[in-house]
Amino acid sequence: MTKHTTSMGGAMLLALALASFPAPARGAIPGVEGPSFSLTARAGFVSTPEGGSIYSWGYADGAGLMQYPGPSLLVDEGDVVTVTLSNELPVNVSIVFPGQQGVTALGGVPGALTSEVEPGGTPVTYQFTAARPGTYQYFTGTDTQLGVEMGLVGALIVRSATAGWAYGHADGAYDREFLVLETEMDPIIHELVETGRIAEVDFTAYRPVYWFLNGRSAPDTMVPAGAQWFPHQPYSCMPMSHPGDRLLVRLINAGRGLHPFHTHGQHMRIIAQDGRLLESAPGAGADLSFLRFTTTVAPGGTEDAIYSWTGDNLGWDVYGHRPGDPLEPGEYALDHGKPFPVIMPDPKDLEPGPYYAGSPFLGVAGYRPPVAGTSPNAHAGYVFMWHSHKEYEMVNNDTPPGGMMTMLIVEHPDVPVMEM
Ligand SMILES: [Cu+2]
Repeated sequence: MTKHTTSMGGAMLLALALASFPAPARGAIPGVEGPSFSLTARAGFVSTPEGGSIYSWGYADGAGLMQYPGPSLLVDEGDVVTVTLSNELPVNVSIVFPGQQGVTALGGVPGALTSEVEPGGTPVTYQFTAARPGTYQYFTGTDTQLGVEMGLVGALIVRSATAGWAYGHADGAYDREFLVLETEMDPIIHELVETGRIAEVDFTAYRPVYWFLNGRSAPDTMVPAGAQWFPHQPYSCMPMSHPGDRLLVRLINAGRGLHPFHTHGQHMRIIAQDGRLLESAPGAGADLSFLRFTTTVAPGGTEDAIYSWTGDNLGWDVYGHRPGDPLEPGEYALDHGKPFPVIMPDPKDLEPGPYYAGSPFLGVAGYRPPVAGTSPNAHAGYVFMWHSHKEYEMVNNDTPPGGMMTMLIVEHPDVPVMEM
């Protein structure tokens, strides 16, 4: 454990970070554009919010740094995808692509599941046709138990031929998309591997204490993508929305445990599993979709969910409108003009947190006393926690809060949504 980082409150540093990093296209998931990829398996260090640093393995984009998770591979439906893998690790590695058919492998040495690259050995080139749109993952097919724990995992996203649809049907239409890739780590295993004691690794004693969304633990999940102080963890996990937006949440369980993932504010509608639309017949749409308070993705699997927050059925107007005021875009019309049903306490009796704007209404910044060490909610957006409902996974090395947790921010329709 040679490298240490200082972690700071995410929200405090947003403005600083946003000033200096390129943002992906509007509402898109950051990653590497295909259809040809060159990946290298190499080692690096994963930073944890309490200041820790964990020796890990991962896939790098060509000559780039090892990434946790590996680069999100972005391809289009029908692409002939080519992935060439090189290996700088001390063990054989490979890649398997669950959900893809007809994968060929050229070069390397034969392995149990696919061709492998020996340490410093000749690369393997994998090829397949991305025949069906959807959310997939990729990971090492060589000693997968250890390799996945060490970080050899990533997302593969096959975009539909119809822009703005996740699948070939309007039921998968979305305005913005987000990746939520779940993993966990037991640092004892990583230390054994770092010090050349792989033979001592004992998975019967497996006890993860770090829990990640897109390779980061809270509150680092809320620091923008590409932040320089996370050289090996370039992806954030912070969904942003306007009222009424349809968010496509691409959920991947790239670890070995079960994580009941809960989105506050609104249930998710699960429209696809393992890259297949939940349809009763081809062309039927997502007629087998279902609503979930929490959703638990099987290890190795994926789910696609549509999440759309309007504040429906709250019974009061989230904007604080009077009955004659015009509707906002995406407003839940049945509650228009209905009064806020709570008598607000005296501000002197409140201890507002950093996300409270001083008012219960969307886009209205009310009174809040100055509080040292917190950041005001400048846009008066609504903030909803998304997290694993296993509370012991909302920790960083057993210290809460942290781990598998982030926040969704709903901004007023007049406020541009940040790209995170
Ligand atoms: Cu919850």
